[in-house]
Amino acid sequence: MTPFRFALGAAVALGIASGAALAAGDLSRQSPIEMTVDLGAPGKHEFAPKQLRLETGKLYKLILRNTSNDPHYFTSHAFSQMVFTRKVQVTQQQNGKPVTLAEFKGAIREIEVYPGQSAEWWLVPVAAGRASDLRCDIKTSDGKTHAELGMLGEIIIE
Ligand SMILES: [Cu+2]
Repeated sequence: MTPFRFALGAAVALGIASGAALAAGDLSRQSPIEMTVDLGAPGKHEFAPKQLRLETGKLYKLILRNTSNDPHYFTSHAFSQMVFTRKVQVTQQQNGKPVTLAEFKGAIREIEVYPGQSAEWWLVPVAAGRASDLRCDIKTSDGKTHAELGMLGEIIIE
């Protein structure tokens, strides 16, 4: 029985070792890839860039920056189903330095950013695909949504 037991022990040890080599660990703790999206600009209702490309398994710090005079949404239900959210941070410039005002954790579906402010969405894409439903549905005074005025976009996860 001794040789058999030895063989079994070796197989178990090998299995544990190869398992450890394959696991990538906590993907949400990588150093983030920064990506900035402008939500509108003075007199413009648009996302810039209009198309984002991300890769699964990488941590992104998606900075949603609103330099316009209107509030804007970053809404994509398809995208929200393809990512793991580590946190959303609200930051503010104080004496030329970014200061974190609040952090939110849990599943996020949409983010509204007010004029002159920004939010950081820290996320890891977990599924590949194309989210073509990025939009801002805030209405202007004449009843049209920003999406109808061209505030639409697409996120591709490869
Ligand atoms: Cu908008």
